[in-house]
Order: sequence, then C-alpha cells, then structure tokens
Amino acid sequence: GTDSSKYDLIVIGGGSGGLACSKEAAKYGKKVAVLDFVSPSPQAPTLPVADVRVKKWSPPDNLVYYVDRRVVDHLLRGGSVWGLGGTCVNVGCIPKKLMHQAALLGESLKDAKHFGWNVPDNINFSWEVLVTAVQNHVRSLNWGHRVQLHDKKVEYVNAKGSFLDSHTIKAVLKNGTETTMKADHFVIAVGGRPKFPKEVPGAIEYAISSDDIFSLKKSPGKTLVIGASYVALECAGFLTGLGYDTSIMMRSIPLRGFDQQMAQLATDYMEGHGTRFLKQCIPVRIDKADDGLLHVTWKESVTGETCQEPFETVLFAIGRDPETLQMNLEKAGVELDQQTRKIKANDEEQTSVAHIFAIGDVVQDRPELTPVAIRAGKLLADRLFGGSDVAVDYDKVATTVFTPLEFGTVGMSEEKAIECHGEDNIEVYHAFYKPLEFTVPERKVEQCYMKVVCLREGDQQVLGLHFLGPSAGEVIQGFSAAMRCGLSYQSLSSTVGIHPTCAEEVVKMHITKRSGDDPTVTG
Ligand code: FAD
Ligand code: NA7
Repeated sequence: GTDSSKYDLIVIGGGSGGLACSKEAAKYGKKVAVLDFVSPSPQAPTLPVADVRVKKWSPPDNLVYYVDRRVVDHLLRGGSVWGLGGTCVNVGCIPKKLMHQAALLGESLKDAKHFGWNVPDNINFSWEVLVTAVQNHVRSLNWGHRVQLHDKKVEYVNAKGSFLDSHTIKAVLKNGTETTMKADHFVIAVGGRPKFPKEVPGAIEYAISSDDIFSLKKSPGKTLVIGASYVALECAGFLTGLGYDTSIMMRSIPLRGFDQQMAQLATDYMEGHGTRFLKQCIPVRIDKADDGLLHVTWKESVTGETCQEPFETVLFAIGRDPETLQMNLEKAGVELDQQTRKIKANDEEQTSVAHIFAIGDVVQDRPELTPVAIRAGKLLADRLFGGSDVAVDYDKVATTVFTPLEFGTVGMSEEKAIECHGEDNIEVYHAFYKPLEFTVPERKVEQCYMKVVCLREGDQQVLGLHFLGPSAGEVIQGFSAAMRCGLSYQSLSSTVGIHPTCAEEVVKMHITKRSGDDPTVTG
C-alpha cells in the first residue's frame, strides 16, 4: 500500500516459528515487525516480599547496574517470565536438554569408577549452579535473537498483540501503552502454555509447570510430577537423575500417541532407576501446610482409595493450551477448533481469513516441535514473498523423547501401522541389545530395544522406526532422512554397520516378531 506506516507482514509471537518467518520475510526486503510478549506463569512467589525489597533496593549508590524489568517483575509477582525466543529457547527444548545432560553426567560419574576414574564416594550436586548455568545460556540465546532481528532489519516489539479488525492489531507494551499497527499479511505464531486443572483446588496456587522448573531458584526437593506427557516423563527423568525423590502420577497410559511398547519400556527403565509411578491415580486437591509442604490428595481410580502425601514441589505436565483466547481472533474472523481452541489452517498455513496465517504449536493437527514451526515459518515467507510454492510435509517427522533412556522415533507406531494396513500386512523386526558402554560398568538395562515396522510385501517399505537407548536423537535423525527417500527393509539390512555403535543394531535387525524367536542380540 501507499501508507508508509503499514507493514508488509506482522508476526505475532517471537518463538521458533515467528522468528524464522519474520527473518525470512525480511530477506526479501519486506517491512516486517514481530511482536513477542510473555505473560507470567501463575507460579506463587518463591521469595517472601521482604526479601524482594532487599534484593531490589540493596545496590550501593555508586554502582551503575542494569536490572532487566522482567527479572524485577518476576521477583515481585512470582510468576516466571523470560526473554525473546519463545518456548523452545526459554522453557522447552534447550533448558530441558541441558538438565537431561546434567542427569546423564551423574550416571556417567558412577560409570567412570568402573573405567578407572577415582571418583570420590560422596560427590554432591548443586541445583543453584545448574540453574545459573542453564539460565546464562538461555539469556545468551535471548540476546542472540535480538541481535539477529536487528541485523536482518526486523522490527521487534515487546508487546502483546490482539486483533481490532482483520487488518489492524493492538499492541500493548509492558507499561500499558497501546499502539495500533496495520499490515497486509499477519502470521499468528503464539504457541501455547502449560495447562492447570481447574477442578483441582490448590493446583493453580501452589503447583508449578515446565514454565517454572528451569529457573526455579530453590532446589525442588521431593517432587510430584502429574501427567504422562513427554514433558512429564522428561522432567521426572532428569529430577530423578539429579538425585531428587521424584514421583509421577498418571491417570492412564504413558505417552499417548506414541508406540506403546516403546513407551512402556521407557517408563519401565525409569521405574527401575528410581522414579516412583503412581499409576491410575487422579489428583484431588493440594493444600499448603504450615511447614510449607504441599499435601497432595489423590484418588486411586481402580480401588477408589484416597491417599495423601506431602511434597516440596508439585509440577503439572498435563498438556498445553494454545494462547488464542486473548487475541480477539473473532474480530478478525479467524476460526478455531471448537474443542482444542487451536487455529484451523490449511496445508499452506492459511487460516479462515485469506491474509492471516498461523504456524507452530498454535495450529490444529501439527506436530508440536521446534523444527516443524521453524520450517513452517520459513517456507511460508518464501511462498508469500519469494514466489515459492513449496509447503511443509508434516509426514514422517522424527522426534526424540529425552527420558533417562532416550526414545527416538519416526513414522508410524506399530499400533498405527496395524490400524492402517492390517496385522497380516506388516512385518516388525526387533532387537534387544546391550550398548558396549554399559558392559564395563555392568549397568543392568533390559530396556535397550529397537524395532522397525515395515510393509510385509515386496522390498518391505519401512513405515516406522523406534529406538530406545543412548543418543537416540543422534541415531534416528539419519534414518529419518533415509525414510523420506523411501527406505525399505531390503536397503536397510543391506547397509553395512558402523562398529561398535548402538546404531549399527538398526541395520542388523533380522528377527521378526511373527517368528516368536528371541530378539536378544548376542555376541
Ligand atoms: P513458541 O515457541 O511457544 O513461541 C510463541 C511466542 O509467542 C512466545 O514467546 C509467547 O510468549 C508469545 N506470545 C503469545 N501470545 C502472544 C501475543 N498475544 N502477543 C505477542 N506475543 C505472544 N520441541 C522439540 O522440537 N524438541 C524438544 O526437545 C522439545 N522439548 C520441549 C520441552 C518442553 C518442556 C516444552 C514445553 C516444549 C518442548 N518442545 C520441544 C516443543 C517446542 O518448544 C515447541 O514446539 C515450539 O517452541 C513451538 O514454537 P512456536 O513458534 O509455535 O511457539
Ligand atoms: P498431551 O500429549 O496432550 O499429554 C497430556 C498428558 O497429561 C497425558 O498423559 C494425559 O493423560 C495427562 N492429563 C491430561 N489432563 C490431565 C488431568 N486433568 N489430570 C491428570 N493427567 C492429565 O500433551 P503434551 O503437551 O505432552 O504433548 C503435546 C504434543 O506432544 C502432542 O501434540 C504430540 O504430538 C506429542 P491421558 O493420556 O489423557 O489419560
């Protein structure tokens, strides 16, 4: 248009998808703005108000220093907030993987003794050191994102966006100042936030979520994780590994939607390595006692029995809600899925309004993964401004659950393959194996397992590949590329392995489930 204040593109949400999209659009010389705003988590203050005052006002007069407004707000309000970059950078993939690594190192320290290292018996762990290190890295990423937006000439607005009409948004800055902005195209990339159960008294007041755990000032202590999503298992996994008394409360199955044999083995491993599982249990209420402990009441759904136990920390990981409710999407005419409140978008990421697009976790029926959001954002900008017609192929996206024994997966679960093709038409090759690095320390691991789900006819096209073991993500990534090239069992099994690795067991699998033969790898 002729209006110089009008943008070619406004992106709402500066997370994985929004940043990728805005930067790519700016490459084409477009006038682009990205809005990012983090509403504080509902976490209760961790510091008494008196402490906050001391912290806020104690610096000597002669010291010139900088306090991030967000940090001050956090101390005053209690709820967690963070910088630019969205979920993955601040409260997702990055801090999660670092804490997982911290837990793995604890295991390695035990192994090291067997390999000749003189590791003292009473080694101890500092939550404060870990959190500081993790948060320092996160801050460096926040800064890196700001610099990149600046370099690429994307305007960054630290404001909460909502629609006034389909071509106008309202941006509310931290200090309450409001401005309106107009654009030809909009991309909604606001992601989601952890859910809290409204029906459980005390949940919202006393419990935390993955939005809080990675910046928790005080060590979590005895922790109850509620839910059986991958986020729940990962958090409980690293907390156990770091030495905390950790329990998981699950109402049904672990990792719904994932291959259930693999999910079972991953949780069996956790159970064998110190995580307590409260199965078929539903939280009823959380009360804070005078001693500060959180007394959790729950019900065992099979027996109907009611139980109670104190915990220092209760973490809900029962799924995530899209951040669509405060955006006035109805004013713009953007349609939501009635049940999930996620945005409905077509294969080209277009919503019910032609010039409004949506990418990432906020979209209905998309894998909730960072690389997926990034690709959607980049390809969308290329189509909008670069004349491209390439769209994301959401099929066969690999992922890894970073449980203590990692679970890498790509393609169909065995259940899904049976549902799609019928049991008679699929062949499953599988193997229980022992990683070489586990032999010397005599680690008792019965759950290192893998399977490849194939069509039974012809050269046996691979439908799904599932791997439980060390470095599962590193193992599965290359195989996912092979699967996109149409990998068959024939070509998989004609590949020469790399010895000695865990990944070589993938190309060596030869026992079918149908045969009933023992799938344990020997020699
Ligand atoms: P987000 O990254 O969530 O970004 C949305 C941004 O928009 C946020 O900054 C939000 O504050 C902001 N916003 C919201 N509303 C507004 C508004 N009205 N105005 C302005 N800004 C707004 N994925 C992986 O691939 N690998 C992993 O290992 C992995 N681990 C994870 C671990 C955890 C604990 C969690 C919670 C997630 C994990 N994920 C992982 C998922 C991954 O983080 C998400 O899929 C990804 O961040 C989605 O990107 P997005 O752009 O859709 O949204
Ligand atoms: P999910 O996959 O929706 O998982 C939610 C988990 O929390 C699941 O185990 C649920 O059990 C459990 N849940 C949900 N509500 C409750 C309540 N009220 N009480 C106890 N437990 C509850 O969420 P994620 O965010 O982990 O997964 C997002 C994406 O990851 C998804 O799109 C997949 O692609 C993978 P249930 O199984 O319903 O009994």
